[in-house]
Amino acid sequence: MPANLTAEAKHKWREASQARRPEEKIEKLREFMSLVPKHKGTENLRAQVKRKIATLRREIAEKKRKKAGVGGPKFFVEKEGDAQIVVLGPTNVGRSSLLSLLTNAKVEISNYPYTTKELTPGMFQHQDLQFQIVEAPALMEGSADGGAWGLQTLTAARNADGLLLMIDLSRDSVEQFHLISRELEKARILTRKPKARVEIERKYMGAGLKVIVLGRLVDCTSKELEQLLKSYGIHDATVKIQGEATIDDVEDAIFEGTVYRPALIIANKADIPNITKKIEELKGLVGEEMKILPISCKEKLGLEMVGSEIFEMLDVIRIYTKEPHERFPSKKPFTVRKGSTVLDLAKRIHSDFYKQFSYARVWSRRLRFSPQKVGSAFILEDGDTVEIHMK
Ligand SMILES: Nc1nc2c(ncn2[C@@H]2O[C@H](COP(=O)(O)OP(=O)(O)OP(=O)(O)O)[C@@H](O)[C@H]2O)c(=O)[nH]1
Ligand SMILES: [Mg+2]
Repeated sequence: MPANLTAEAKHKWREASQARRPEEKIEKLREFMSLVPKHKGTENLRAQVKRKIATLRREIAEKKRKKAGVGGPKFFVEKEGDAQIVVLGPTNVGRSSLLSLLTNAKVEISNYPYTTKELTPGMFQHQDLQFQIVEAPALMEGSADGGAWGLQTLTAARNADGLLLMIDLSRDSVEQFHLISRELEKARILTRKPKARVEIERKYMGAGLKVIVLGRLVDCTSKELEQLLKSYGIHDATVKIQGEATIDDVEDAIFEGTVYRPALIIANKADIPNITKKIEELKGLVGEEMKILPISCKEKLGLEMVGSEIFEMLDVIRIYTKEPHERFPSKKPFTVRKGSTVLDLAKRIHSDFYKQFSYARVWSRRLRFSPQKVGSAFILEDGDTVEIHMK
């Protein structure tokens, strides 16, 4: 259902998105809210704006605390390594135990509930990749409404590259899974791949509007979509549509609403007896869409699988690059989305690099002979080595 906002409301939104200082942004968002009619079609939007205001408020509070020199809870963890993975779950499921086994982070493990009270990161080496694992304070009923550390935890989840949803097999697993799903859903974080992906990348003034439809627009034309964007004051941007997108999906992207984060279920405490039935129950619930990895932090079972499951979940591949005059490829791979082409890689290396692209040589296990000379559209696979030649 579209939001059908008035021109005045859209104008206010524009002002809000242009506002730099959080205080000013809050004020504009408040004014914007007063112009949003209350009906079913704006329900999500209103919830989102409220959350945005709440997050901004916390941000202000955090800044003040920092200025005063008092160490308060962290709201964001700066990304390090190849991917940031946030560990979510109800209290006492073993999030700290997992973090301490995978990384060298110093954490407190205890059978008291709610021991972890702030975002706690650690680095986890998986083959030649580094995953930053972040334990978030426990989820509970009402987290998405801002209860306890809810905002902190769910903001971290929103900013992550992937999620570990952790469950304690010694308790009711289905209930725990429902709790996590409910709170994520309320915070508009999807863990199932959406049908459509809309990316709006703002560009410098004068760049113009460029709509790239890789998938399909279901209920509107490109022209209508451009009109919608312009009505929100978006004149300079590249908009990429993947999958089957509706005009609502695009509006949602304008408001930075729903995000998709891949997730993996970690079923901990697999050392306790009679877990088969519980895992089956969980499987019945989540189906094929999410993997379930049973582990035991206590007995150190299944931990060797965590790295490769995270890698699989992220849907990325590793590409090694080689300079034409060098003998060996880089030790550190680039991680790019599965299905990426040589050109996508060139863009990743440098935003302007690809313009002078001439050809590439690729070494790959799947090629009958390596290296092979390939063009920009060549689709890469995990482990490939690429040497790019410029014009
Ligand atoms: N039996 C069993 N107990 C475990 C396992 N992993 C953790 N525990 C215990 O579960 C309790 C909670 O562990 P934590 O790692 O502190 O759990 P948490 O999810 O970080 O909890 P909070 O931060 O307090 O929300 C501790 O008493 C652990 O010793 C496991 O694999 N098996
Ligand atoms: Mg903990």
